[in-house]
Amino acid sequence: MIWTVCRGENASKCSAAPNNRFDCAPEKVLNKKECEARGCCYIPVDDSLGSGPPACFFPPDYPNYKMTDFTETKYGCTGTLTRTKHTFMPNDLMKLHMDVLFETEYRLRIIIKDTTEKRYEVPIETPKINQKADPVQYDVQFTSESFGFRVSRKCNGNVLVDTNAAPIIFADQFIQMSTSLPSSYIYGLGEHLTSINLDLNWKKLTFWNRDLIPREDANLYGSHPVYLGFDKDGSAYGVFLLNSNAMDVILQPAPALTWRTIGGIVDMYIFLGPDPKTVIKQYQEVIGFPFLPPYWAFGFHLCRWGYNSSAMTREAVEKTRAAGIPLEVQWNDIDYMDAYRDFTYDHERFGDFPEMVKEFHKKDMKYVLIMEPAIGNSSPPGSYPPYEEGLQKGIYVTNETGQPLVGKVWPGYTVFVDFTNPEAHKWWHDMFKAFHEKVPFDGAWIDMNEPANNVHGSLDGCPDNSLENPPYVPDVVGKVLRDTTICASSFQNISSHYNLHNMYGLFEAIATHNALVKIRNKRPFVISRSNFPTLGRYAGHWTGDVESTWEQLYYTIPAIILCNMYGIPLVGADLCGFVGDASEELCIRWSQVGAFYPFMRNHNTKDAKSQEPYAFSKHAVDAIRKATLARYMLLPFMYTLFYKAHTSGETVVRALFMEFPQDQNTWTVDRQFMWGEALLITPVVEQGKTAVTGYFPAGMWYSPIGVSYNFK
Ligand code: MIG
Repeated sequence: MIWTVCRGENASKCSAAPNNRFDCAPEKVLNKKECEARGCCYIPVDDSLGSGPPACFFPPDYPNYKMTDFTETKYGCTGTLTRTKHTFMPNDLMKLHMDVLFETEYRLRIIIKDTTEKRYEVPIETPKINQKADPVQYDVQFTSESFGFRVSRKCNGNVLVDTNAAPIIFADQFIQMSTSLPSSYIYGLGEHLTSINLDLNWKKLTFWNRDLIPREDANLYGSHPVYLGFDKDGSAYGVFLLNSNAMDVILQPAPALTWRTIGGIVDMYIFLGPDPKTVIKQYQEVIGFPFLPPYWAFGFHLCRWGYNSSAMTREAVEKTRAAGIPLEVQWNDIDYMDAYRDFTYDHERFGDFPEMVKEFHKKDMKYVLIMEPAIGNSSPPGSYPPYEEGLQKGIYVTNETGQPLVGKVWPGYTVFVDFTNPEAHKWWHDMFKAFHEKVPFDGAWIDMNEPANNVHGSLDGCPDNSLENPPYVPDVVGKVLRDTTICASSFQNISSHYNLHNMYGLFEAIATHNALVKIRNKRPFVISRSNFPTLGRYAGHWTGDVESTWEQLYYTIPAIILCNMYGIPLVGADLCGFVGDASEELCIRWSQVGAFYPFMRNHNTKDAKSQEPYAFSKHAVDAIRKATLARYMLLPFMYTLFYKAHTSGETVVRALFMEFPQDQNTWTVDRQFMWGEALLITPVVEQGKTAVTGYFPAGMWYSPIGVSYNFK
């Protein structure tokens, strides 16, 4: 008899439909016995792809936190969360403090953290409130026996976030929280190579900034733990988890989402919208509105890796001008440097470097050059003051022995600037200033700032400790945190690199932005590869080493739209692609799409065939000129959009769904995009096509007068 009852209980306890299962063995594969030993359900699913529903999953009665001491406060409410049974993750926090802040009518913030020892919190400034907003558009309900919270719209009860989907785990190096989603339409969680709306079919999105040729299912250069979604009535909402640790976000068809981060605290913002543009603005009110670039930033930029001398650089400028392409900004890659060291230039190949830049200025052009965060440390004593001054000031990332961590990048052996140290900002400024006095460049391109490293961790590897080998490693490319970067356990001024890694480029961008403002006393121009929330206040972004393929051309559209959503409107992909040779047809099409990127730069890798406009036939040059001039004609409009982005958190490039959210056909459109609310761009992104099919939401659409829009 008892036997029958037990079976009955087990069956219902483990009855979750496969799509509603939440993984109870995230850190390793368990067999039935091991899984059940941790109190979880085990039912394998026939899964040929190996990435579907988990076999080992949480039962509804898995021990969870219990909420007590629920109190209303001046800001909202607080509660204490306690658990009596440990989870399978080491160093569970048995007691937590929850703070619920009614920050504005449409913005709710929920913080869950330690009660005794202070844990790492993301060092960016967010708005502070002095009392709770009243009235508010949200309701928050808590379940206290098995803790969870549910956020819904006050007006219609629509649920936006509901963490009762699975138990909350909060261990020292593993925090997990799941929520059911009100619909399958969510957008964001970059930087990844995805379509505009995310695929919920058991996809894992990993955040750990990384130097990688963009490909699907891989962590890339930036981390934005934020998404926008539609609720069941088609109103928009947003969720931002302010956490900079390595993280996985798991999407499943339930539909549901699981946050899984390996450090920090839970600091979650929920935005009520109710339309997409308002959600984006509400998000940007937290992270800050984007900086306003100088007008020249919107012109056509030309670059390549391999302009190996000032003569070659000049030649590119002359040929571009002769082809009738309006060239606003010429760039140089690492080729200009002497032995690839920052703040130097090669006195043979670039002997007349200062004169070259001044010449460009006389032609009413601007000039941008690349800078690296890795500083060569092996020059003969006395020959490379930047390294020595930095060493003296103690501004490098250090290893367990307290010495600067040494890796290998372009200059050979290098140390890495710790931009979380205020002294590093002063030094960076001083170096920029001294170099700028010689070479009057107008903007900076900051590359390799994930940071990238050609050896894993350091020349000596990394120590064996809990930061290097956490109990759970997110699904990073290379499987270990140190892969092509510096040791997670290395030391920065304000915390471990483990905590700060995803913000490395952000801190460099802040230092660079401020240095340029001080030196030039004008609006700065900075483009950064690594990115994290708030980057847009200081810099723009380019989408890195994309391949010269049609598929990649398409992917740039969702990438650029999403970056605008992240508050980084100054964004573009390398026109004609970076890796590999671009065919003439691809380069024409890419230039036509690129004419509508907020940041328009043709850039190429070292060994690829030339792809400047002039490298192709007259037909190609004519087409590229036409597209570029169309852009120039529209620049006042774009400038206005940037002004609005800067002053009120709007986007410059946006998805159709942001303007027409009531038209569900727009929710997945990502081969077209808009400038502001009025200009719809429907480009060719496929080979061999001379016509396009596009979606035109209801309304009156005009062909732009005076713009050559029919690019054949
Ligand atoms: O290891 O500076 O993404 O735009 O041309 C490659 C050389 C380093 C990567 C950048 C790319 C740049 C290249 N850099």
